[in-house]
Amino acid sequence: MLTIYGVYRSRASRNYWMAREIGIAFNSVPVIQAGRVANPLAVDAPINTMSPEFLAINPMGMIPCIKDGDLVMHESLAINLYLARKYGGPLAGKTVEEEGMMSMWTMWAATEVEPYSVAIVRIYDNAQENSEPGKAGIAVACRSLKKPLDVLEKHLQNQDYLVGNRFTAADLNLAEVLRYAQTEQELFDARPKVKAWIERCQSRDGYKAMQATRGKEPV
Ligand SMILES: N[C@@H](CCC(=O)N[C@@H](CS)C(=O)NCC(=O)O)C(=O)O
Repeated sequence: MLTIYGVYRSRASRNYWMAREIGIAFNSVPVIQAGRVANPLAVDAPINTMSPEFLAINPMGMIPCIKDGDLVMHESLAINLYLARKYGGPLAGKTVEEEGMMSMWTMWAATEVEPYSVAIVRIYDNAQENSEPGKAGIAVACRSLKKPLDVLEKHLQNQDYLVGNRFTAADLNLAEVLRYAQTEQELFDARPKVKAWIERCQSRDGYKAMQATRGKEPV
């Protein structure tokens, strides 16, 4: 059975959402970020990203990580491409060309969008959004997101999804990366196609199920 190591309040949310989309049974092993534990190496500390037993599974010391049979994998977005290909039917590419485009949008999400969306969410996580440095950091990140979001807006002019005119792992991956920037509503209000697309992705039962569990986790 598929095992997901992580917590819902982390990038593991991407894989929990994917598992719900696919509808497969999975084990969830709660591994929390070390930075959220007072003394991560204490004997009574909850299993966390610095715990030796977790480092034996992912030496990068990061969540998420999965185990599926003998396969152990880290990197949330790559995990989703794998899960889609193995179990996801139409969530994966139907042709080599579609797979290529799904990889393209996923790599694009990781390299051209995530650095800036994560910069925004970190400012909020540290309750700095109203401080001058926080506001400046958000402004810089929003400026950096302008070009990628304009490209996405154009791509979505005549289609509802990124690839193959259906919801795929590429949409899920990008929607989760962009979620971190959703506090900045003006980015979306200025781009109606992007706004409608992310709302479409987040109206799915799999997303709602993931968020319902995430909402019950301690902040
Ligand atoms: N590129 C990795 C990044 C994983 C990552 O940064 N995970 C964070 C949580 S969202 C983490 O485990 N941080 C380690 C820590 O805080 O101790 C992925 O997408 O899976």
